[in-house]
Amino acid sequence: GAPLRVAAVDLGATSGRVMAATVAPGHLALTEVHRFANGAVPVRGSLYWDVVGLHREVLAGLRAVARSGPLHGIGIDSWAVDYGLLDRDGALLGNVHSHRDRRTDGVAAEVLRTVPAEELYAVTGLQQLPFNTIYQLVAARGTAALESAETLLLLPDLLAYWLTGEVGAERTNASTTQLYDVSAREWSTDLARRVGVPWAILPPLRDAGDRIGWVSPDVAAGLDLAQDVPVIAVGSHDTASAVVGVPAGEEEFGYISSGTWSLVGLELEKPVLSEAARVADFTNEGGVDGTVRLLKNVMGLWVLSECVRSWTEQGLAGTDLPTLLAGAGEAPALRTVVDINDPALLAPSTALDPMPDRVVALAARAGEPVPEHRMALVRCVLDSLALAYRRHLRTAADLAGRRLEVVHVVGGGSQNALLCQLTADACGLPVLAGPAEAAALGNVLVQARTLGADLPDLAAMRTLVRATHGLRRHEPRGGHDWDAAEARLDAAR
Ligand code: LFR
Repeated sequence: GAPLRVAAVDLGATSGRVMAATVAPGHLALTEVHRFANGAVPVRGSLYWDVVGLHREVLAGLRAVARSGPLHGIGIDSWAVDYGLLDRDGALLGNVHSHRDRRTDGVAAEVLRTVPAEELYAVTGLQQLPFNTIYQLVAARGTAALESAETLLLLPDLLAYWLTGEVGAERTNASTTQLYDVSAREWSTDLARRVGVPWAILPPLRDAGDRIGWVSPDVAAGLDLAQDVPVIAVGSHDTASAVVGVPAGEEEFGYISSGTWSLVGLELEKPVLSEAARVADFTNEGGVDGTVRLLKNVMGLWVLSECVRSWTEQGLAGTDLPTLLAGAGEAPALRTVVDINDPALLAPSTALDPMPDRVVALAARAGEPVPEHRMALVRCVLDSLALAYRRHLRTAADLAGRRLEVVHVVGGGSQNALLCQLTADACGLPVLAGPAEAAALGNVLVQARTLGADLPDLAAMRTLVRATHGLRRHEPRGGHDWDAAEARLDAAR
């Protein structure tokens, strides 16, 4: 048939993009038509997303896609967990909080006194991140906004609502709220009730691949759309779409979706809700086509990008990423390692509490040699990330009873050759790096299937990605003692 042409909106915490994609048998091509910076905005002690600004950028991107050719569908994915509230008129109530806002400090501990951790895990299968939606909502109890809320919409669903007027919650993202029953695949209204969250605001669930609705006439007019265009639910959690875009073949694979966060884990058919999985604090997020993403959040390139931002704001020279990475590549290996998932690294860098100082403080506290210059600090961050990847991939494989043969690194971080090489070295496994735009590709592929493309399952989608996108292979090198580095960190804990 004629090639399909769709728009993929993929929003990350530090940048968003709108891509135009064409899909035909044996063909999958992606063009970036619009890229824009994103970041949370501090306002009087709170941290918000500029969601109306994001909507404006989405419209600008869609207009550019529509102007350059036919448009058969639109799909939106973004980071998880964060939500907007609508009032009974369908208007947004207040600003949308970033999950890095401090309002959830101490909230999880409070909730766990009402719902024991074992019980919470048995229902939701989720790792304990302080910012899970459930904790954000508990923190918001008693606020005017929550009390007048009629509907909660996760971010991609909010943006889809602004395009179509339709409300709902796509399952892969709903699964990250910790208000979702991973076995029943429904909201856990019971959990919501017990923690005092108004369960009636949780909208009807939908699956990746469902048609959400049509671009409404006023929006279509603004976009100069010639015909009716459907908005299609994709794996609206960016990580779910990225996992669809992992170009895996026959080998048993682990993946690292490497962006602001690094999401490290496996794709499974069924959740692992064992006590061992709970204690290891692994999450069972919902994937496309009913799969499960058994994974762990690792602080990711956030730490590096916040260091770079901090150095740049101090007006230092030579703080561009290529210079820093080249220097880090020459710096001694595994000299300093830290626990890269320490909660101290979660909040944005500020002049009073800069990210580089926090990394140095962690090193000092662990009794590690303190990095003496920027290159050494960057190396410490990368070595520490690789060490975390190694630990979590091994644990995931143990929990699932698998033996990994290869690690796929996708997302923007797949372009960081040094980090990919260190990952191969640390894991003792080959790393296949790319594509950088896996999330957008996963978004496109699910839309294409709904629109009639012959992509019956994830395997077919991945075969198409592999056939159309080059990968870089990193073989593990010996010579550095990752076991000893891991033992040092464990001893410091
Ligand atoms: C990655 C991601 C992670 C999620 C975090 C917060 O972009 O979606 O999967 O844990 O952001 O939403």
